[in-house]
Amino acid sequence: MKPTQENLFAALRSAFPTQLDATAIEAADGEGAPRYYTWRDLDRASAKIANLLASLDLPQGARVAAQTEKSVEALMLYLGVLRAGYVYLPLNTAYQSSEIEYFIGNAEPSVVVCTGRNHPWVSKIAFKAGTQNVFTLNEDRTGSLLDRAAQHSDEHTPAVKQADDLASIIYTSGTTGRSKGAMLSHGNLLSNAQVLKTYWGWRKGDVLIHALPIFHVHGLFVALHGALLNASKMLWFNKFDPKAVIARLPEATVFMGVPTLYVRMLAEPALNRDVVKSVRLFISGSAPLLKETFDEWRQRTGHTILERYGMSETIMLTSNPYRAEDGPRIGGTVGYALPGVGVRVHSDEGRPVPAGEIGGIQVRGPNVFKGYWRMPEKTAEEFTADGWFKTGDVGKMEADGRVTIVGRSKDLIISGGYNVYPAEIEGFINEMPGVAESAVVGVPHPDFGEGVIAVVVPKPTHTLQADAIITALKGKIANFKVPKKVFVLPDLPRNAMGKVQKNVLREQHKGLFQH
Ligand code: MLC
Ligand code: AMP
Repeated sequence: MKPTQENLFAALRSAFPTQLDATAIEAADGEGAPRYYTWRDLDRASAKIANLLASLDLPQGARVAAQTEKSVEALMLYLGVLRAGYVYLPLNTAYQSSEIEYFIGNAEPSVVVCTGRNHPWVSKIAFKAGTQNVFTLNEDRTGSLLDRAAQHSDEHTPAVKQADDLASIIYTSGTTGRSKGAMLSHGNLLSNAQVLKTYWGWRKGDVLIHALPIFHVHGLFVALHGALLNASKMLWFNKFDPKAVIARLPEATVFMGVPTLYVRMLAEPALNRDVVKSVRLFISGSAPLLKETFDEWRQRTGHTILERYGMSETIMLTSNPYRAEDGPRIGGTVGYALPGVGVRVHSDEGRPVPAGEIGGIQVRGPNVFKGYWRMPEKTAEEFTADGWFKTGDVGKMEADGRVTIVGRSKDLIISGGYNVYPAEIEGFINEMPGVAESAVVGVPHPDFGEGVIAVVVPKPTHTLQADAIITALKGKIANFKVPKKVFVLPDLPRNAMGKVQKNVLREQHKGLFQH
């Protein structure tokens, strides 16, 4: 029997409009006149990249890692990888060499695509790890990837993939140790995109403002797949600039952002009811949306933000209702389990907690990932005996199924929608000369939601400079992980068992960034 075609690209491609010459994407930021990409451009460019990859004779399941600045061409690379049937591994552009060395060493990609600027050090890491092919892709559409792809045909039949075949690996940090690669299949991604298409009422004529990075679930899957599966035009911003985005809101119908994007737009006097007249849906997620932001947005624009909840391992799992008849959108809650997704709240002992009481949020469904890349023990630890994935988020579910997240059992800080794992930062600080120990916590931050801070204890007879610690970290790890403030103190607060009391530190410093 001929295998069925369940390649995500094939599904996205079949949703393209019949008018392939219509504009699919308008690249709206940057210098000079806007650039327009038609659906045919997306089709042809992704075919060329898929043909280039196919010509490299890569093994089945080969990983293609990309650390490139956001651009429409980087999106074409993603589509080309799916189309060719390989596994896409996006990497945050802020990552520095020690971080990239880990990801490439762990994922062993056959192809790495990086910027020309980073090529000297990224290629060294990649070749050392056994990668055979390193291409460059720059923001200005130059680089060896497109040069090489240009030599290939612009026609390509998508590789046949089954629902369980891997489509992407998204690295998400572990609470202890290093990052884990969440393996997402074609079926995970497509089923979630289809559910969201219906649930959020995607319709003909929708225009999405795409202003999020494309190396995480929110910008890469939720926003992109939503627009592509609905044949919707995108107004594309490589970088988020609140003024520029507000200027284009009158042409948009859907906007997706992390809470920081809403906070920054609210700071702009140009945001008013007039500019949002054509928008039908503002969506927020990836981090808690403060009730003040939710209320202020409603007051300034007349729109009620729809907050949803997701994670790399599960893509989207709950959402506030889109349609009024399904209930109100309530600020501070993340709504209901999406159709086909199971969500439950259990105690640490593994028992269901009564409605309205707090416990660990667990999930199962076609959206739940296939496990952590080459980490079967870690994968097993994160699932219950009856097959539910433990999110590490703490929350409650009302009798009608509405979910509220109240905290996290995982030691994780979410800053401006990026995850920061204290253990990783503490590890880097503790290696510095003269440091006895350290504790990293997140405290309320008006722009980023949570701001990373560190308390560092010097070894006896050593003196440490807070600024020097920040400078040293900036040379080693992604900037967003670097503490915004470091305190050098003689000791850390501990409980009777000797455990560091991070809650005490959070309480002591909770006003640090507040005006
Ligand atoms: C930048 N900086 C940050 C930061 N972003 N610091 C902490 N947290 C962040 N998120 C640093 C910069 O390096 C700089 O450091 C300083 O802060 C000021 O930078 P900026 O110019 O203000 O930052 P900007 O480039 O404008 O970026 C801010 C941002 C960006 C909010 C636009 O962080 C962003 O795009 N966030 C979205 C992340 C996202 O897409 N998450 C989805 C995850 S998916 P210095 O030292 O140079 O001054 C997921 C699942 C789900 O979670 O449910 O969706
Ligand atoms: P990531 O590992 O980057 O995919 O981050 C996923 C985590 O982001 C989740 O486990 C939650 O802790 C958090 N998150 C996502 N959406 C929301 C939301 N709407 N409210 C609160 N936390 C959220």
